[in-house]
Amino acid sequence: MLKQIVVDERRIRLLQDGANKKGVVVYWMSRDQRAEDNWALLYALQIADKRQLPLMVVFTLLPEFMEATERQYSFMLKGLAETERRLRGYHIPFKLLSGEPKDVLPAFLKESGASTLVADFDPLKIKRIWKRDVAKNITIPFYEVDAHNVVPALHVSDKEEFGAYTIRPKIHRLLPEFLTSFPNLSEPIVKENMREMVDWKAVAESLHIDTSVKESAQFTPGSKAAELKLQEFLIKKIDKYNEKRNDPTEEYQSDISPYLHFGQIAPQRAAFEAFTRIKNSEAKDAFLEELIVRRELSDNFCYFNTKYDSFEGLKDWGKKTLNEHRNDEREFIYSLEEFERARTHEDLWNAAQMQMVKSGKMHGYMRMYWAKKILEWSGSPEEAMNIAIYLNDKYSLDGRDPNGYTGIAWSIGGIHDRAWTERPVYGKIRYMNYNGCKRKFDTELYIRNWSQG
Ligand code: FAD
Ligand code: FO1
Repeated sequence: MLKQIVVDERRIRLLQDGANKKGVVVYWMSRDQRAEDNWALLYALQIADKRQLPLMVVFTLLPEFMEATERQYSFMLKGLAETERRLRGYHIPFKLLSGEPKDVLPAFLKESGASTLVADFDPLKIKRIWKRDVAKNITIPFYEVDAHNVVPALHVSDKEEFGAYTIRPKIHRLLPEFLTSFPNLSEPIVKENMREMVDWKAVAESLHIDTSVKESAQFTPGSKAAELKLQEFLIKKIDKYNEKRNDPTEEYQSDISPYLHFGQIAPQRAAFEAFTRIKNSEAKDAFLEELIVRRELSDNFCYFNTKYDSFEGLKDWGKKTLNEHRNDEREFIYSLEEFERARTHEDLWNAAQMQMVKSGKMHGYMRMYWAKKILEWSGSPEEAMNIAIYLNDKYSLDGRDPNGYTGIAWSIGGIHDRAWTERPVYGKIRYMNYNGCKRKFDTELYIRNWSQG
């Protein structure tokens, strides 16, 4: 008898109930674009096997999504093609639907006689609107499964947390129950007819996207590449992670964020491997603090604060202090164009911008400095947030992510941070500058690595 899969109930939310009938169980894959280690897929399989029904996976592809460019789409589509192949190995069909979910998914569910819809959790507004609009046009049970967080976001807290210090104990208390390995994916008991493979070349041609931002040479897409990146980090880098992760001239970050963003590897897989394999507890704890506490704090922020991408979403103290300094003299003011082309007076900032433009991923330490300088050199905090979000989403492989909106709100508006010594323009928002970077790492080397040319 197959090992009975039981996905923890605390990951599952019934978004809308519906009539119980026979028919294929559909997993609507979106955030977690992988076959293995995927709690949403495992739950859909659990239902299918329990009710002796077939199973299939559907992905709704938008021809344009939040200004994503060729860089992000090619990374995503190549990853999806690999996922399709992996699913085929388990006799699980993969169906790609092009268009807005509300336009294409209810009709597809109807024509395929689906009995159940399972989606993965995503705190972003656009995803919540998708689910709301789809729910209005279906009558079958509709579940949502948190396949992205180690501790399910809606179980760990029911409100917007103040900061890492408030969510950390809530997460740590639950880790023993949730930081586990995964059941293996298996073939559904009832087999659905396999479909012809997706014509990915035709799909790529159907997109209406900005092709001026080319795919990154630094990052090979897909779950296989993600697993290799994780192994490389755990074997060669994690021991120096705590000591060197803030040095952008060194390569001691894991570089897994593009893969986590597209769900090509499970955050829980990375956390479980680190937790069980790494002896150096200082390095392990530092990595898990970022991978679990910081990342899951971002999901909490974006879910419970729907203004996560605007000045309005900041805390009162942040808005107050930035308002009090709104009319301070700005020694330098740059346009979006000048920022985008890395044409500021600071070669260090320009190098950080060029690293993001060229490689698709700016070093984590530089992201803080990069965003804070946009606050300092923009006409207003609102403009600064818009510019930071626009550039980060346009050029970063891991953009359009809860971590990004939260990282920008932290840098520019002090979200999850405390008040610091008051100064012009920043008010009490934490300040960072060139000299601070000079004290931390070899800025000349970083500039040589990434400046123009
Ligand atoms: P590692 O240091 O190896 O960390 C491993 C994982 O832990 C990351 O992939 C990420 O999931 C998580 N993590 C690490 N640091 C943070 C953090 N500060 N907040 C939340 N999670 C974290 N991250 C994105 O995924 N997408 C973004 O668009 C993004 N934009 C940012 C913008 C600004 C202004 C700032 C300050 C931070 C931003 N971050 C973003 C958070 C962080 O910088 C990146 O997650 C990290 O640098 C990704 O590289 P890595 O996977 O090599 O990181
Ligand atoms: N998710 C989808 O379900 N369909 C898409 O067509 C799609 C395109 C896309 C392009 C760039 C990008 O960065 C993300 C994209 N996503 C898409 C969302 C992705 O699945 C992630 O879930 C969220 O962006 C992160 O929460």
